[in-house]
Amino acid sequence: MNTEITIIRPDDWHLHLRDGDMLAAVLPSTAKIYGRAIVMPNLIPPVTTVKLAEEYRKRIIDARPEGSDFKPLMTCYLTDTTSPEEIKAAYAVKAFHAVKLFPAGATTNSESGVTDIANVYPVLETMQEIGLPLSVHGEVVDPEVDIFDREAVFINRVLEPLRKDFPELKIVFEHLTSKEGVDYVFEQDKNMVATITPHHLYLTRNDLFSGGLNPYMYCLPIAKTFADRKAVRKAAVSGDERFFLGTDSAPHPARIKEKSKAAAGIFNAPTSIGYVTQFFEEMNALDKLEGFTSIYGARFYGFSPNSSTITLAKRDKPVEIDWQLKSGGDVVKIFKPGIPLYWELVD
Ligand code: OTD
Ligand code: ZN
Ligand code: ZN
Repeated sequence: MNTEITIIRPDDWHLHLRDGDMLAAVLPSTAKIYGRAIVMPNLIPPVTTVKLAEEYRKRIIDARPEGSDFKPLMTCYLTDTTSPEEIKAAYAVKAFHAVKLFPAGATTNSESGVTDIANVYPVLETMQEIGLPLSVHGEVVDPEVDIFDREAVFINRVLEPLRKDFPELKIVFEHLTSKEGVDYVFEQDKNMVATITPHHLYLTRNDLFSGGLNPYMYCLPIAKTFADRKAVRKAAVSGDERFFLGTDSAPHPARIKEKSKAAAGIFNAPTSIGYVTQFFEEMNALDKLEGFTSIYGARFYGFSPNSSTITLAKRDKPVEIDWQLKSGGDVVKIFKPGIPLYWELVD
């Protein structure tokens, strides 16, 4: 028997859409499911100004499939030299919905990121004043820190001081992966929220090595232990408004994934809502799905939930799709954890 569920159309509060051929290839998958998305600014060159964000927004709008009214919500790539005046002016015209902090070197295309948080204190002061959220890649880049501890160490070294100095600053702790991260957010107030990705609901670090080294399970922050995954899973189904969906869908061509020094990033957009729904069902928490995917994030960013709905169906047999897309001359593989997918979008 097929089971169906209808929910308010979700939003994706953390997404990498890229540009050019890749944008054209991946955008339809997102636009089919999500009403809006917070679009990450880590292009080359990064989206650091209102002008660049507006141009990028137009390219996304132009790449939408016919009839789609998907809305990209632009973000600003924070650098050591971002000016508070630009941020203020941008906010006035709603050019940016968040400012993104990439510690320099922390993840893909983060080379222009912030080298010392002290450098951006004037900008943070302004953001606190106007209520513009800071979206954070929460990992230290210190090569002396074990890669599995980088999120936990970031809390002590960067987030705690930041929270003390800017208690009213709205912060999104992006793509939570650790028990320490989850515990920390639970201890904070409404100004501190977190996104959770579909892949971090499914993966542990074992998946990186299962059956041989697998670059398609490699993203940053890296998947962690069973205990960490358990904490992230609990947060997702908790019904606590501070935790909501951000897919962190981050496509790379297969030739960039299947090589030494493989790029970090998991492209999950096409199967994202199916796997998230399947996970909530497994946790007996389907009643909490809509809050996580379609309500809490909107509320935090100051929007009403979408006015349309989507319907998902659970199939008797695993969903069969072509687990890859074509982008220009490239192939982009879709996230496929070791578990068959039973849920798919039907309307
Ligand atoms: N993580 N890859 C990318 C971004 C994310 O940290 C992230 O938000 C990417 O390719 O842009 C990744 O592993
Ligand atoms: Zn990140
Ligand atoms: Zn990301």
